[in-house]
Amino acid sequence: MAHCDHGSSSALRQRVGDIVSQTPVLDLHTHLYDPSFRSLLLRGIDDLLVYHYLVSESFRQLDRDVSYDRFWAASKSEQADLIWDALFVKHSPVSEACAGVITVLNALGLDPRHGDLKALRAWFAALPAEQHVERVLAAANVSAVGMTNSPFDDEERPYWDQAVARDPRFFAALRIDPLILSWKTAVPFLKQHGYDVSSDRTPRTASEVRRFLADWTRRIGSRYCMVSLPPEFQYPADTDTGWLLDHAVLPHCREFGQPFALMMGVRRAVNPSLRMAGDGVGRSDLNALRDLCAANPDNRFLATCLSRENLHELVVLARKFRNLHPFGCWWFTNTPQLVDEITRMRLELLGTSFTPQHSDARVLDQLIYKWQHTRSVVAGALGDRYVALASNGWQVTDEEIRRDAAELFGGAFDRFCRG
Ligand code: FIX
Ligand code: ZN
Repeated sequence: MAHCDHGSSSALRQRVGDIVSQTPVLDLHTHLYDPSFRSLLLRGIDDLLVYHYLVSESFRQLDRDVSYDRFWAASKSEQADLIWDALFVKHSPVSEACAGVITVLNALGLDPRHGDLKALRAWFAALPAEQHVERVLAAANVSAVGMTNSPFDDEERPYWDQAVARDPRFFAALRIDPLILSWKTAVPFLKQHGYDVSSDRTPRTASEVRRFLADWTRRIGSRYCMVSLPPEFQYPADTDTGWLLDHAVLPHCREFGQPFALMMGVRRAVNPSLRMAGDGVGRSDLNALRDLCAANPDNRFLATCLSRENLHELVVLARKFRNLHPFGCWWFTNTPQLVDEITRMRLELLGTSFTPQHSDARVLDQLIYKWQHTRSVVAGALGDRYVALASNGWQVTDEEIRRDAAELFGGAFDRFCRG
């Protein structure tokens, strides 16, 4: 039996680490915008600190006299001060979201120990948006950024009417939560925008919803259509959601040859006082996803689950349905320990036919930490698989490692999208 001794296995792990860090990433889902969307592109220290992950953590440590009302009445920089004091000064920033801020500052050459927030603010303020984007994409080694584009968003919509040069590294994804999840409020919105829909489930309404989806797909040049779903999601179902999927969304995706992305298991507004930080998690019924894949073989589905308990079932489903592509360790599962567990499980059951991670970044600078942390975990998991193969005589070449890393960091997604 061929043998991989300790020296050669650590050299192999080193090679994998180097190749994984050199492999550019296509980040398939973020909440970032290119600089032509001006203030919609969040960046810099204050936005990093008021990230909703940190808002919810800070309320566990803030003085009791900081009520929700007082916090939300404060300006962005006052909120950032409160969070900095609670999570970085009075306690050590050991959580993943806190550690992320430190990773970012360190990668940008900033030392938060020898400066105060004022100095950090001044540094970021001197950086024009375009230069900031270059710097971050280079530091994170990210080559393409998937945006989240909602026609229902009153702040975002007007930007699509402007004929401005867009950064082609940022690609669009059509986000349709209000259409699928609150049909009663979507109807007046669609009517107001010139689509002849009614709340009855008629063929005319279905074709008008398809016209809406087609118009927006073309206008923004989106690559896929996406929704986030509550744990109660069922399919098939005699509900507005079920009807819209069958008669508008899935036919639309088939017509345009695009995947439909499902982010499953978010329980919105568990604590509404926390606003965007108040969402939680619930276990989904993945029979709904099984039936979607089985009943619609000409559709392709990208899927991620927020509940750790759903993620094993998701991998098994992907083994059964070639029209299903698991992606990402979403939100509360984006911690190194869970990314490690989930990535190893996926590699062991799916090979490289999945996408281990998306960043879900809301603030430009977060690309640095989300990808730096992910890369080290993915390199470890992949390295261990190669070491196991080597111990049985299969020596992976650098070219093969490069191919596999490219698959995991966007290649498999790209191919899946193209069908
Ligand atoms: O639905 C989504 O796209 C989620 O990612 C967001 O709603 C969530 O707020 C988030 O930022 C998670 O990372
Ligand atoms: Zn998201």
